[in-house]
Amino acid sequence: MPALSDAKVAQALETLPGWELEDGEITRQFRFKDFVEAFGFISQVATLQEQLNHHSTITNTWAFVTIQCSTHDEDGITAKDVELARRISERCGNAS
Ligand code: H2B
Repeated sequence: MPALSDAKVAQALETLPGWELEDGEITRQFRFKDFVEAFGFISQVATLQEQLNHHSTITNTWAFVTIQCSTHDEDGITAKDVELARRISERCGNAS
């Protein structure tokens, strides 16, 4: 699966509210009520990523979770990252 062009990435980001391009990755920060809710979200994302066999970089500080998606095998952003971001957004429930 080839890396997407900058134009295709920009187009995809228009369909992904809250996500932005940062350092060659599509990134979004989620804020939850507290640490427990944030970690519950992380474990859901972990299960999803295993199902898709596609793994983002997940950073957590207290109630904040930052997700960074790119495809290491292609050294860029692919449709797999867009799909993962979309599916993660579906699961973020009442995150801001
Ligand atoms: N996740 C991401 N983000 N990029 C990859 O290139 C990738 C992955 N490759 N998850 C997968 C696993 C690959 O290593 C396995 C062998 O399919």
